[in-house]
Amino acid sequence: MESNNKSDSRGALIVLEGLDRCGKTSQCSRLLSYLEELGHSVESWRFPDRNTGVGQMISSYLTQKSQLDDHAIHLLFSANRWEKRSLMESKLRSNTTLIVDRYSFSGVAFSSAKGLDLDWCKAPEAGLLAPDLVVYLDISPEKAAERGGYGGERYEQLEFQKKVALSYQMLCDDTWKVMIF
Ligand code: 2DT
Ligand code: MG
Repeated sequence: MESNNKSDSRGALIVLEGLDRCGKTSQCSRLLSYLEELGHSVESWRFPDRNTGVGQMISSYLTQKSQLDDHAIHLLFSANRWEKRSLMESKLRSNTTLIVDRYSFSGVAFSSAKGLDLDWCKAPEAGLLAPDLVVYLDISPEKAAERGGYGGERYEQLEFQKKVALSYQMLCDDTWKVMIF
């Protein structure tokens, strides 16, 4: 985000990333309660946001009810972030901190794990709000799979998750906070 030179009154954009079944959802809710207890105004968000029209197309793809070209679904995931951008910006400006379960990095990691070109994957993300903090929940794909609870959605397969883990490794830089599980 342009305004990373924060004024006191701006909320923080905190993104949690990781493989399926890495524990993101519970860490997001722990962080939410913690920040709420400290008196911050904070909301929990997630991508994909399956409630919009675009989100419903994504959900139908993930639940295997529809087939889409890999590039097309990649762009839908990105469009799903773009359609929330202005709301996100106004929340942050009004001093609400957003804890976001998956963001652009999921978009790039999952699509490049399918073999799509990395730079092509990154391109539609340019101009979205930049997170203030990215937390990566680092769990081995085997351990995540052993935790159980893959729900039969597309991508929830050990062999594919191994490729996603490698993509995340490529994206991870030293601004990310890595939590090892
Ligand atoms: P959840 O399991 O968190 O509902 O995600 N995904 C997600 C992508 O491929 N691209 C994206 O841009 C995003 C945000 C990760 C459903 C799956 O969607 C994948 C898992
Ligand atoms: Mg999932």
